Amino acid sequence: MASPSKLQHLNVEKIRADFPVLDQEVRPGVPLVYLDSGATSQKPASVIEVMDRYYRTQNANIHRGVYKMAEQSTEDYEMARGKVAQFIGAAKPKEIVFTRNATESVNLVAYSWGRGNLNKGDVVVLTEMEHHANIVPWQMLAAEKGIRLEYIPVNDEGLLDMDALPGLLEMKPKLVSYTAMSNVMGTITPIAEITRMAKEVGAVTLIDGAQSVPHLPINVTELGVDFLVFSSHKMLGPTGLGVLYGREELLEAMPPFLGGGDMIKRVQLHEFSTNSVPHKFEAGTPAIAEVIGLGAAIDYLNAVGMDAIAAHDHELTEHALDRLAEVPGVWVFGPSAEHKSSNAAFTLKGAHPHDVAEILNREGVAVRAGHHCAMPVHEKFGVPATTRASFYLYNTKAEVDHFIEAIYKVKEIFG
Ligand code: C6P
Repeated sequence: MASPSKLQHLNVEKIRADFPVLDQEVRPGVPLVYLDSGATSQKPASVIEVMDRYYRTQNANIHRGVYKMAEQSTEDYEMARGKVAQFIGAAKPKEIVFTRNATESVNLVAYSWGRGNLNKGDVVVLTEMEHHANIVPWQMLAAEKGIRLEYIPVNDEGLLDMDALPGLLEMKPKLVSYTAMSNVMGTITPIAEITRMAKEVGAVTLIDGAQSVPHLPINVTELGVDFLVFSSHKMLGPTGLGVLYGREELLEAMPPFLGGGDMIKRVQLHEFSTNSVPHKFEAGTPAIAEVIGLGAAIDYLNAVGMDAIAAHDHELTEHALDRLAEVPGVWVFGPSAEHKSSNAAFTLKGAHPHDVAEILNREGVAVRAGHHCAMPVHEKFGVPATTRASFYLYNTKAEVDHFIEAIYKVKEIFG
C-alpha cells in the first residue's frame, strides 16, 4: 500500500478548492466523489474564468479582423498554441494542429497522411488495447485502400506482448500507431522502445496520448515520434478541442483534411492553393475560446508540475489496487500497479458493471461502466463490460477509501 507520506506530493486540498464542481453533494449529506476523469476531467476556475473573460471582453474571430479585439484574440490563440508545443516538447508551435478531439486528430492523419501514403497490401500495426478512435479510422482506410491491419497482442497480464513486435516489424509496416496508456486497464506502454523499434524499420509512428498526456510528462522531440494525438477535455481544458502534433516535415507534405476558409492562400474559381502549416489543417473558425482555455489548463498543470501529478496519480492508483484486492469477488483488469496509472477497471462477481456503477452513484461515487470504447480488449479477456474508476490530481486517498466502502455496499445488495 502507498505510504501516506508519499501521497503528499501535491497539496490536494488546495487543488480541490480550484475546482468548483467538486464542492457539491449528489444528495443531502452525500458528497460527490468524482472518479471519472478518464472520460473527462473537471476544470479549474482559472480555465472557466479565462473563457468567461474572453466572451465578456474580447470575443472576435481570429486571423481576419484588424481591430483591437480581433488582434488580441489572434495573439491569445497563437500564444496557446505555443504553450501546447512547449508542454509536449514540440520543436515549433507550427507542429501543433487544433482539431475537435483526439478522435478527429487520428482521423486527420488517416485521411490525409494515410490516403496519400498507404496502398494496397501496406501494413499498419496497432495494438489490441486501442480505443476505437485508433482502430476504426484505420479499418475505414483498410476498406477503401486494401491496407492490412496487424495488432501487437495483449498478454494475460494486460501488457503488450513485446516479444511479438519484432515479427510484426519484419512485415515492414508503414505505420505503427499505439496508445501510451490504456483507457481501460491503465497500462503504460513502452512508447520509447516501440517508437525506436518502429523507426528502425522506417515506419511512421503515431502515439494516442488521450489518456497519457494528462497524467505523464512527454517530450515528442526526444522520443522522435511522428504524430501525437490528445484531447483538451481530459487535461483540465474545455471540450470540443483536440490536438494533433505532427513533425513539421510530415505536416508540410500532407494534403489538407477539410477545405474552406483559413486553410487557403488563394482561391480561384477552379483551383486553390493551401495556407502554411498548421493553418492548412484548421479550416473554418476554430474553437477560439477553447484554445485559450486549454492554454490556461496547461498553465495550471505546469504550475502544479507534471512530475508531481504523475507521482500522485500513480500512488492513488496503487492505493486503489491494494484496496480493491481486499474485496472478495473483485477482479481488476490488467497489470499490477508498477505498469499502470490512473485507470482501474474491474468486475465484481455476481453484479453487472452497470449495476455496480449505479449503486456507487447512490453513494456519491461517479464512475464509468461499459466497454469504454475499447471492445477488442474486453473481448480478449472474455468480459463484455467493466466498471472503471479513474483518478486525477484532485482525488484523495480518502475518496478512494469511500469508493471501496461503496463497493462493499454493492456486495451487500448483491449478496
Ligand atoms: N476515452 C474514456 O472514457 P475523444 O473522445 O476524441 O476526446 O478521445 C478519444 C480517445 C482516444 N484514445 C483514448 C485512449 C481514449 O481514452 C479516448 C477517450 C474516453 O475512456 C471516452 S470513450
